[in-house]
Amino acid sequence: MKQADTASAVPQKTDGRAEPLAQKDAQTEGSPLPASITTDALPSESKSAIDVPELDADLLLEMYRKAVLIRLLERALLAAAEEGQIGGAMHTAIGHEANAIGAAYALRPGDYITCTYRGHHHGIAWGMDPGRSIAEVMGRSDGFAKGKGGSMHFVSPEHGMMGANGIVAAQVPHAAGLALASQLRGERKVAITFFGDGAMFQGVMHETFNMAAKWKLPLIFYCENNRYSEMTPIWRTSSIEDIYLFPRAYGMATMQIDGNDVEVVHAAVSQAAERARSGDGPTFIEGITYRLAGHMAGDLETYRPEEEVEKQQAHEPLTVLRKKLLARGVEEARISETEAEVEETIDDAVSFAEASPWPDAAETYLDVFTGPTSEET
Ligand SMILES: Cc1ncc(C[n+]2csc(CCOP(=O)(O)OP(=O)(O)O)c2C)c(N)n1
Ligand SMILES: [Mg+2]
Repeated sequence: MKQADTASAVPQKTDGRAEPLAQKDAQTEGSPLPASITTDALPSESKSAIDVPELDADLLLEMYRKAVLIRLLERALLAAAEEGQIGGAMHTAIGHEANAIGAAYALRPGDYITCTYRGHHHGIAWGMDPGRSIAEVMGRSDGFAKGKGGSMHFVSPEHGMMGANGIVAAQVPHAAGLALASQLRGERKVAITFFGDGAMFQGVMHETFNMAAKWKLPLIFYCENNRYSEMTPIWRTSSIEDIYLFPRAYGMATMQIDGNDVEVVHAAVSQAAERARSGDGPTFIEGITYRLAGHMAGDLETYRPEEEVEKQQAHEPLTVLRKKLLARGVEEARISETEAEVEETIDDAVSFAEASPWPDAAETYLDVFTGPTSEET
């Protein structure tokens, strides 16, 4: 998690960018185990062999539409941030799309999700409207939380989206609470919580693993392992590179999958949801992925080599899914048509958000606190 001394650990080129593959030499340093899922490994190098049923081509095209929607929405948000239209930090999930889409389609209406500050992709995958989502990030009154949540506190209970969170790992025990409520009420609803590789080393993660496994909560832990915590590569933060090995100590079923392939994610989350709904408890899924944009808007990305990012482009979610569609007989023209429709949707969404009024100053404290007001106590 620390980033202060990262620059000195990765040899720098004169232009300030990290030396290509410099981390290769350093990654074994201090690690008792052979390095495996390092920063330049492709998500397809993940370990768990699971059954992956082929999804229907029309469903795959619908998923592709969502993936393009997320990608273009994130690009529009980055452009808006550059123009100074977004207050505070803004993190995008460019490159993480398949983790969100595969999972959302494997779960049911009424299930719950919590996620990190990097959660726009989840909101869109769970059906949140793009115009209202952009309005939320821009702090406008038509946003899902009337502009008061912003990017880092994306929320829409009506969609099951119970909250993104700016505090690393804080959303994870919240999901355990939702799963416990479902269990106590006998509702058979599942909760899924998304977090990063960096969150693994927060104490609350391990408290939640133990409690969820002991109480067999209907909960899915999903780690979007992009191999970086802010600007710090995984080999500097973790004693082992295979994150999915940690929760095995709590007696939990775990798997490490290609998080950039929607069909693989869909299969893994379907299995986990089945286990949760049958009362057999939580599952930990490590989805190997890669963040193709900076940690947040404005990140200069001097800590990773350009070659590493280029290598990952070959197995990024949209490319993987597009290839799949062509291989399953979906015509190029239909795919391009879908892309053009989504472009139009995003243009309309941006115009909607820009036209949305600012919240009224008189409403500053409305919907922010619950419980008795100071006058009532
Ligand atoms: C408790 C806490 N510590 C530190 C931070 C600062 N911080 C914000 S994002 C981040 C990196 C988290 O990395 P990871 O969990 O891998 O998620 P990613 O950003 O890669 O998706 C850190 C350390 C924070 N927000 N909360
Ligand atoms: Mg990370």
